[in-house]
Amino acid sequence: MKMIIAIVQDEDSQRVIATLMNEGYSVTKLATTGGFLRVGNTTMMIGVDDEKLDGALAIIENVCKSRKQIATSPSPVAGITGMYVPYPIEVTVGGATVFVLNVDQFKKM
Ligand code: 2BA
Repeated sequence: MKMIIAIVQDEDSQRVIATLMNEGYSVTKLATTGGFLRVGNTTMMIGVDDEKLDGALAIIENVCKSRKQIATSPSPVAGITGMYVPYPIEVTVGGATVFVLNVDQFKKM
C-alpha cells in the first residue's frame, strides 16, 4: 500500500477530490499554506493499494494545472534608504507537488 501526499492549488482541489472519489479512492483534505507564497493551498492524503497508485496519480496530473502567480520578494540589496524594497517576481505554481510513501501498516480500529 502507498500513501500519496499531494499539494494542489485550491482552484483544482474540488475537481481532484470529486474525480478521485467517483473513481473509488478515499481522500482526506487538509487546508495548508505554502511556505514561499504564503497563500492557501490544499494537501490531500490518499491511501491506495499498489495497483491503484497509477490511476490516482493520473487523475491528479490530468486535473491540476500550472498557473503563474506574482509573489512579492524582498530585494537582496538595500536601496539608498537602507531599507529592503519589496519587488514582484513571477513564479509558476503547480500542477501538483506529489510525494508517494510506502505504508507499513494500515488499520481501522
Ligand atoms: P509555495 O511554497 O507557496 O511555493 C509556490 C511556488 O513558488 C512554487 O510552486 C515554486 O514555483 C515557487 N517557489 C517555491 N519556493 C521557491 C524558492 N525558494 N525560490 C523561488 N521560487 C520558489 P510549486 O513548486 O508548484 O509548489 C507549490 C506548493 O507545493 C508550495 O507552495 C508548497 O506548499 C508545496 N511544495 C512544493 N515543493 C515542496 C517540497 N519539496 N516539500 C514540501 N512542500 C512543497
